[in-house]
Formats: sequence, structure tokens, C-alpha cells
Amino acid sequence: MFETIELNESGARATITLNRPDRLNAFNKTMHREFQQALETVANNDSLRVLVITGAGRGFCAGQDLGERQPREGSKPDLGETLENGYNKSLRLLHTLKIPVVAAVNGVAAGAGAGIALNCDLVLAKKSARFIQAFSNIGLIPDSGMTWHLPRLIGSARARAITLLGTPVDAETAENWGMIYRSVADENFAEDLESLVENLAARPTIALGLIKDAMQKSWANTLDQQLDLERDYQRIAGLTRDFAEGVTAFSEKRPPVFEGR
Ligand code: LHQ
Repeated sequence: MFETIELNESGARATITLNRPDRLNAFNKTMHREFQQALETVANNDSLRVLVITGAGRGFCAGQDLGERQPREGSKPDLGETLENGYNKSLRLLHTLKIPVVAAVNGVAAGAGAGIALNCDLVLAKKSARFIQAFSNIGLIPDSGMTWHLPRLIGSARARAITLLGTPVDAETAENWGMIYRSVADENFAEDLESLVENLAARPTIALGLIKDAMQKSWANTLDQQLDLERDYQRIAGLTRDFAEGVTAFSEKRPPVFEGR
């Protein structure tokens, strides 16, 4: 069905695999379109409770396909258009998903490829993976939300250094800096990913969606506004079947069986 990605929906989980391994899964026009279609498909499938985004082959994603964006004599490329209809549209779709999204970073993540990963809720990376803010290496500015996320994740000093210098950050450093959730030995990656995904898929999905949204909104809210938001979201969570199950299971001293409803 797709040419540049794979979408696999199986039970409660979906996996999108960026699939142009000979270009380190760099985004071309078709891939932008197909990635958005896949995200829309995931958003419309109520039985899904977790999404994984990963890359085929040895890389996660090398950002924009530079072969497609080679400046031609006399032409005035509109990179803003690539952002508006490509990455920005995708990232907005990603952020409105009500299920947790795991970036399974299997190899290098550069430019907007690092951006896609760092926009996910949880980033699990192989120790051998690197995150490269490659934008300034080619005369561009960080996009895909990187000027927003990086200072918040790792502080302004490090964010400025790695974006101005384009210095690669290995997965272990990324973890130590708080840029990603966890780096794991390459040989344990598949197993650790599996247990993370299994765990998320079995948790109370509506509450997880509300947690995501609350964390996101906190960046723009005062504490006062956030306390109001927590009151409102807790009201919603309190009406779910999973809350009833959680409390019942606790009093019956057994593990809860959440349905995501
Ligand atoms: C690639 C790419 C690539 C095409 C590797 N394109 N082929 C937004 C708005 C609009 C336009 C511009 O951009 C943006 C946002 C951005 O994403 S800007 C940043 C774009 N990305 C980059 O600048 C990264 C470019 N790639 C690299 O620096 C290296 O390839 C990294 C460090 C990612 C990996 O290095 P290596 O492991 O040494 O692999 P390699 O360089 O040998 O790449 C393997 C192949 O993949 C190679 O092709 P070849 O035919 O020689 O085997 C590369 O040409 C190709 N490739 N990235 N972005």
C-alpha cells in the first residue's frame, strides 16, 4: 500500500517503519504524504493503544532528502512550504494522537529525523545511535520543533551548542542530558522495546492520553491554570472504566486488566 513507509497494525499496537534504508530513511515528498496518511490511519483506529515509529536498516532517519532539495541555478526554493505541508503537518498529527508514541531509534537520527524522534512521547535508542542537529551544517536552522523542544529538554546552553555546532550526541549522552528516555545496549534493544510497548499497551489508554496532553499544555500554562486543567482531566479519568477497574483490582489485591476505555 505504501512505497516509502510500512504501517503495521496488530491488536493494540501500530508500528510505522520509515522505509528508505538506502537514503537512511530521509524524507522525500512521497514519504511526507505517506507518513501523514499513516498517522491519520492510526488516529482513526480506536483499538490501538500504542504507536511505535522506527527506521528500516541501519538508520532511524536522516531528515529531509537533500537530493530532492538541491538548489538549482536561479531558483528560489521555498523550504517554508516543505515545513508547512510536510513536517509541521506531521508533527501536529503526532501531537494530537491520544495514544503514547514511542520512537525506537535504531540508528542515526539527523536533522528533522532527530526532530521526529524527539517529538515522540518516549525515545528508546540503541547505544550505537546518534542524534545530529545537522541543520546548521548545511546553512539551515533547526526545524521540526527543535528550537522549542531542545532548550526545554536539555537546557539552553547545550541546546545552543549542539544546534550551532552540529555536534553529534551519542545515545548515552542524550540519555544523561535528559534528551531521550533511555539508551540500551544494541543487543537488548528489540527485547527492551518489546517490554516497553507491551507495558504501554496494557495501561489505561485514556489516562495516558490525558497525561500526554497535560504535560504538553503545562509549557504554556501558569501553575494556577495547570491546577484547573488537572481538575478537569481528573474528572474525565474518573469516569473511565479503567479507573473503576484500577480501584477494584487494588482492593482485590490483583493486577488490573485495563481495556483502554
Ligand atoms: C542521504 C541523506 C539525506 C539524501 C544520508 N538525503 N540522502 C527541512 C525543510 C526543507 C529542506 C531541508 O531540510 C529540512 C530539515 C532537515 O532535515 S535539514 C537536515 C538534512 N539532513 C542532513 O543534513 C543529514 C545528511 N546526512 C548526513 O550527514 C549523514 O548521512 C549521516 C550523519 C546522517 C550519516 O552518515 P553515515 O553513517 O556516514 O552515512 P552516509 O553519509 O554514507 O549515508 C548513507 C547514504 O544515505 C548515502 O548515500 P550513498 O549513495 O552514498 O550510499 C547518503 O548520501 C544517503 N543520505 N542522508 N538527508
